Amino acid sequence: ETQIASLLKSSDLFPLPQSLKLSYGTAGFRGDATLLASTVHRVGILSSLRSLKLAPSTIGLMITASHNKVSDNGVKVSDPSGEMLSQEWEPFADQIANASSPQKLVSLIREFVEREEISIGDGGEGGEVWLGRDSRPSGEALLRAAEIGVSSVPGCVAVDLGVLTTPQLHWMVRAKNKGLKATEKAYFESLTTSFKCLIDLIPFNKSSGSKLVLDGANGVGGEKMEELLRGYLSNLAIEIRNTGRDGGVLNESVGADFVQKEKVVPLGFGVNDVGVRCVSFDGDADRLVYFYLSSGEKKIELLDGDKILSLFALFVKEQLNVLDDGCCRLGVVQTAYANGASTDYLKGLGLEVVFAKTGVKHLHEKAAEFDVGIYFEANGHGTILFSEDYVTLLVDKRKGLSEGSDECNAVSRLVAVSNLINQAVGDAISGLLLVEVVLRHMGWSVQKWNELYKDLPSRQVKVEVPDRTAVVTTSEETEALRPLGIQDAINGEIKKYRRGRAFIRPSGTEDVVRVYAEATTQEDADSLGDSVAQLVK
Ligand code: 16G
Ligand code: ZN
Repeated sequence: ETQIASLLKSSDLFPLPQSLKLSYGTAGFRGDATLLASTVHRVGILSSLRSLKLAPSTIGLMITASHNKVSDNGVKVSDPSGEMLSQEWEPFADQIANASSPQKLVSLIREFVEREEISIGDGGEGGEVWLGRDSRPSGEALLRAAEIGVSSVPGCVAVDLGVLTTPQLHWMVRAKNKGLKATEKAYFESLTTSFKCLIDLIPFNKSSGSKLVLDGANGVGGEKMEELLRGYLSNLAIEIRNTGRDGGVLNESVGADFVQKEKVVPLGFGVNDVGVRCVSFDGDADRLVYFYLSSGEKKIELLDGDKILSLFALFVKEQLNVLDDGCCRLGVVQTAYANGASTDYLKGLGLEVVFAKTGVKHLHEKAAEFDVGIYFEANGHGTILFSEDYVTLLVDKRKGLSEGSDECNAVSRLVAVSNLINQAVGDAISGLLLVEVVLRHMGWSVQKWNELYKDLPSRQVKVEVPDRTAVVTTSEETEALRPLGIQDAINGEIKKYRRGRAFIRPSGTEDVVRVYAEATTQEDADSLGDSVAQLVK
């Protein structure tokens, strides 16, 4: 009962604001930062319980609202492997976040603890939660709320890691639970070592030496990239803009989300950058997209998640071909939003392409079924997963190969990629480094990369509806099962266009139904999108 007392006492400090209704959704809880203290506090409690349940293991808690506006914030949990919180715990997260009083909260916790057989404060293993936050000004106070929540569970301690990118926190939690060095320095060193290894393995000195310009979204990503360049990779030519120090506002007309949605240059870029290779991170640096200006106008050529995926797939496939390794199952995972031209391209490479529901956790899960699984959302979220067995196999294989042979180099490249690219979640910093390596390896400019395939014109519309849950889709979101008959009507529209494709899905983050349409011309994509939107209204 003393346990309950400490929970009650700390919960009294963080009353639930009226009218707040939250759902853990695809990316944790998000909302206006001024309303979130109770939510973050409760997620602190949940993280402690998760740590006790999986003891001995460390759980991560990240305070961020990613690409959303600076006045918003949010919170999400990392499991010991660095993956997102297990979906089995999401209903509990929803319940406690919305519990109307401290008493109600404590009784929900008590019930849950009993059902899950979590032992609290009985002298057994303690719990540990690592906390990180992005650069939002509201982050510091929310982190304090999380700390109080964590330590109100007897036997649990909070460790404040300060300002980090989301993927850094996930990486560190994963490393910690594997018994590896889990500091930020270890993260930077790991990236640096594997990056340099890949550069050394480039067959000829095919330098793409031209500079890269990074749009840091006025967030934590630019800052961390500066640290990496300053302390570890000083001869990499990257110019960083929108660091947040020059008065720019987080995510405001900058960053990966803006660039990908609007298809125009972010603030701070213009005519002087025509032809230059550019890249944008989002607010917590778990997404990236590349772009370049082809004329003096604001409109850009976008190289989105699909194109990054294609570049990575090509490189990995090239190494596997050298190994003639038919037993490696290489697969790529996309969502229904992937441009049809990218899917055709990937299938043309002979790759197995599977589709997952929108949201990183769904893609991640499917990618993990392969020996090497590459996943990306068009919006720039993604990574490459290597199964542990496959990495072990590669390392063993290398022992029997003669140093410097093509096979040996291919194996070394694959192992280095598995160390460079974040195995926990998509990571803009490691994604950037891998793109840079592969471009140099191929001897390609950004323009040449862009020519892998040409995106089909597409159009996205959002439709406000009284109840978005009225739309129910198949698991891959490519077809609507409800409202009854709507898919037939959509198919009827699609048929009118050459290479027409369209789907609808309820948003996981907003109260809207989203429509996606593509066709061979922009006019057709627009018209298909509009007519499907009419069907939804
Ligand atoms: C979340 C997801 C993102 C997805 C987006 C879709 C994570 C970390 N983030 O931001 O991957 O693309 O939701 O939003 O999973 P929507 O459901 O509103 O279209
Ligand atoms: Zn993000």
